[in-house]
Amino acid sequence: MAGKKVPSKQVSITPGVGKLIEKAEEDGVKTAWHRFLEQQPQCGFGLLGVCCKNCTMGPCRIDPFGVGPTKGVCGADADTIVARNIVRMIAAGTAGHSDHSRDVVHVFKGIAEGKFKDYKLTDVEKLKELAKILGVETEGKSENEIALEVAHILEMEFGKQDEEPVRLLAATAPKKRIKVWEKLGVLPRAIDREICLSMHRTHIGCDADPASLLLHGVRTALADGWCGSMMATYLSDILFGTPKPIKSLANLGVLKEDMVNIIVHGHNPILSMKIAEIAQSEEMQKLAEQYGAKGINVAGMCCTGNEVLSRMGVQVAGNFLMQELAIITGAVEAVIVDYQCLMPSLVDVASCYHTKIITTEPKARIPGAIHVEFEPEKADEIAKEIIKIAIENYKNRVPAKVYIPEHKMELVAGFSVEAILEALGGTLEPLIKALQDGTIKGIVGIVGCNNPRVKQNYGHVTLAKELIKRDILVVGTGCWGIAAAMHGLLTPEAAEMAGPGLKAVCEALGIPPCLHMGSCVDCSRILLVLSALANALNVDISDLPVAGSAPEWMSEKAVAIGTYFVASGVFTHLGVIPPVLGSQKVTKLLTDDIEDLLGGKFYVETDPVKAAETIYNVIIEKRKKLGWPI
Ligand code: XCC
Ligand code: SF4
Repeated sequence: MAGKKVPSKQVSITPGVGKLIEKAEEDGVKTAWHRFLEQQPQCGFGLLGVCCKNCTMGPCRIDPFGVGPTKGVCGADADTIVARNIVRMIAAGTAGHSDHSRDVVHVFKGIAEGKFKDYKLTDVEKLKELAKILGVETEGKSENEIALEVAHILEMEFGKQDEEPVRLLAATAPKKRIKVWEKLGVLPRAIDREICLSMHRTHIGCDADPASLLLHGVRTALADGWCGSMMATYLSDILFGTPKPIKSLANLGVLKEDMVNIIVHGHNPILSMKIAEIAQSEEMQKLAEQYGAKGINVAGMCCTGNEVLSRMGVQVAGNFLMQELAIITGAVEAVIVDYQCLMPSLVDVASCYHTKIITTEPKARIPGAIHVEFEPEKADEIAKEIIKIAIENYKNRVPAKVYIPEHKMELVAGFSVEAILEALGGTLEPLIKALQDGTIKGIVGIVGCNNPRVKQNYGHVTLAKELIKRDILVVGTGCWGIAAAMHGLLTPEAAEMAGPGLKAVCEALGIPPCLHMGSCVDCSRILLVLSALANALNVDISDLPVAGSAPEWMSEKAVAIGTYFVASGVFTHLGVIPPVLGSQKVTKLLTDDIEDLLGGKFYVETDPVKAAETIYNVIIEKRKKLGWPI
């Protein structure tokens, strides 16, 4: 193969990954790691955040050393440019989560109207709970009537024009926190409005004040976490069931040599749940047998993988950087995608094997893929059509090209807030007691992606191990959840790696020391836990011995998540340096000054061992302030 070789043993800690990178090179295929090498050296202006192309007088670049230009053509300086770029990242991330949410609202409403017969409202209790939160009267109303009223309110969360805060946030965030946001003028009014305003403010000739820009970034991110993402979580639970602890397996070894392997990849459960469900049907299994396979094996990738894992126990093939590797096994008949975190390269990689890439969403098409548009009114029919493409493709598999690493790891996922409460015996009391007496020192939420800048999953796994060792309970979502799974941290036995306090709690409850709470939108579950803890203790979230971390983040969605964590009062670690260093002012605002305003701040450290130590110390400080033993 032309091009550089990847040091396969050094770029990941996950078993099987190195072997498949080597196979890729033998097969003449490039992966993200190869393209990352080809991109070196990457643009220094971009890395520092001082490149602006918001108008065609530019692109303008600020010289970070102060020798060259200090202002763009319009006069914008590094502070303005860096702040504007970050706000645009937050807006894009919020748009991603919240537009996913809009799609779920659409299906939810369609079910209530009787239009989408292939779906149903599974968790009616949760529907009633949501109705109550939103102030919808449920007495004497049918499920569908309640759902319809709820849907109307949720639709308005995107586009209402009044100045009132979004209702989900107002109903679920701690009162003390809401006061903080009110004082700062950052209570989000409507999701689409704050995203729109982010774009407007960052247009040439608008907001040039970095502090004012970043505060609007905060407002936008809050609309994501406490509203857009939270809506996706609530409604997905109502549609498909609230996750309960469930056993499964993770890593590429879940692919089966003698079965039709289908990967579901992306984020929205509306499609992936259908694929997983219909693939189990007798009709589809029989058809697979007719084509010489022992059956159909659906495996998940990234967050839609987390959605089907949490609710059906569907096995997970890997996290973000493993999407190409799954195809390189030569054993995947189809990768079915919805949106977000899909590498366009999937099509290039697939062209070297027999794998079909099937896109399903008008908003995420990939040239060279087969496009089968998904429509909720014909969900079952379309799911069948897609699965058939995979089955018929089984005969094209080339046995000589197949290599499935044997590695797979047991896991327990499905720790929704409800499931955590149930494990605790119905109330938060035992957890609060354990925190107060110091059996558990604190809680850290770890989230986010993979990034070839970081040895794959090293950041995720090392940080989690270092924290549980210090009696800190780890919860998390997204690609972290899959990393933790593949490295055995989601088993009750992993309690062995925890400090004595956390270990005893895990053993008493039969839970892992790291709790998988779902997909990236399910970071809203973490917010709800924080809110419940703050309310129970009559403190603000910023007083709690908790922290957040995104050790290997890469996406704009992760910037939105990090920002709403900070805005919610959480000390938030980033393991990948964000593009802000070109402005000392913005860097200081985000990693220092913002704490006085919001009680949380960003902390950047690329070494997860050092990060764990700092996070631990922050938690100890919070405990001291609460007067809790350390
Ligand atoms: Fe994507 Fe959600 Fe990141 Fe994974 S963790 S790479 S955003 S799939 Ni959210
Ligand atoms: Fe240059 Fe200003 Fe235009 Fe940005 S907005 S490209 S800094 S002129």
